[in-house]
Amino acid sequence: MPFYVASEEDILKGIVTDIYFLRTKRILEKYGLKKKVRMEIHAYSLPRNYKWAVFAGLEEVLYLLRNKPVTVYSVPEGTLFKAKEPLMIIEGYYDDIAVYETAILGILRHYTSIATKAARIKRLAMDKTILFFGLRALHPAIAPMADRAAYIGGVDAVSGVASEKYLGLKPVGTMPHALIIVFGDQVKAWKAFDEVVEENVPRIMLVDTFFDERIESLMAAEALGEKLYGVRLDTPSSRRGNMRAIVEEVRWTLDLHGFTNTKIVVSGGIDEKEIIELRDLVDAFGVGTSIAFPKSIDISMDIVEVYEENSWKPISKRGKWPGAKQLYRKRPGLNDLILPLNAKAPEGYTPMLRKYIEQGELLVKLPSIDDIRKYVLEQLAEVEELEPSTT
Ligand code: PCP
Repeated sequence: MPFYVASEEDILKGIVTDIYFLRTKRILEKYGLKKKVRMEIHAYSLPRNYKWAVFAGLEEVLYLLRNKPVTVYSVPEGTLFKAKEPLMIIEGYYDDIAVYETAILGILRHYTSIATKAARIKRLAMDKTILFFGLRALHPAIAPMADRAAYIGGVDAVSGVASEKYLGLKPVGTMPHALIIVFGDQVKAWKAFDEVVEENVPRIMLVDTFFDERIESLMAAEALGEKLYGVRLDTPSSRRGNMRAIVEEVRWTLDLHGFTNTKIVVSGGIDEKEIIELRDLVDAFGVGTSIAFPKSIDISMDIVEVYEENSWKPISKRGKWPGAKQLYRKRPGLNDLILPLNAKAPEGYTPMLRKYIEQGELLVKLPSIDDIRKYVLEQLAEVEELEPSTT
């Protein structure tokens, strides 16, 4: 009765792959076809209404490819990119690369999809706080991965306790309904939280368990007084006739009683549309499923050059652009040019792909998770407001 998750060792050995790669390897070996190739990683299309995505998962791909006979070029982790732009180039003998394609794409696609959704949510909320509460939507084996992807994408904090151990992120959270139900009384539960939990944890009381949010918010404010930092409304969907009107009423009532500094946190079913509807009223959003189960960013990997007769020959399947490419960018914003890898750099543009691994050796000191997140937020500030997309 195990957890059905692949071990790190099996992933590193290339055992977690698709059968057709093993067969291809056997056939090529039998025919003595050992060819050096350049494989490009890109997303040829993005989900509807998406103008960009956030490239994430690079650190894990480098961990996978380190010490393997390959050379890797990549854009930095956290780079915003558009459809068709080259994100990575992996160079080496095809038979050394083939079995890793499944894992490379799986890592990049999963990370990038979560980071992109987190970034969209954060772009819409901007100066308002986004807390990622999505772990209950995922297998626990990947909890740190999901928290890392969401944090890179720009959420302000994650609730996962294990992420402190794996990522060095301090978990953030409030209280579950279960606490209040076990006490059988909101006020007793809130006071117990205040008594037991460390002083540096903001007192954010859940105010939708038994009574109306307006009534419970005021009860929390009266019970905790100045110590109350905020209230969280996780209003059940069956009661959400008009969530904006509920939040307005809570804000009005708190203000009326002098609790003008009390923050309002809203969680449960929050996606892009809800952020837009509530962002001027709400101080923080708890977001789970919409980030944990985002639209998929279709990252793929294709041979674009083959080394023959002492030079790289451009080649590709139909529908893809042959030749290894460089992505040039002029900031602010995504003013991008795609040019052949060895073309002359256009003036004022920065080449985005750089060499990370040379014949298995890691050449670059990787940035911290906070540096990657900061890089994403800088770019988000340079792109225009999104057209919201519903999941
Ligand atoms: C909130 C909500 C969802 C969590 C946050 C994320 O949890 O009910 O389960 O929401 P989302 O996935 O819809 O974005 P809590 O209020 O803490 O849930 P409970 O009290 O039931 O543990």
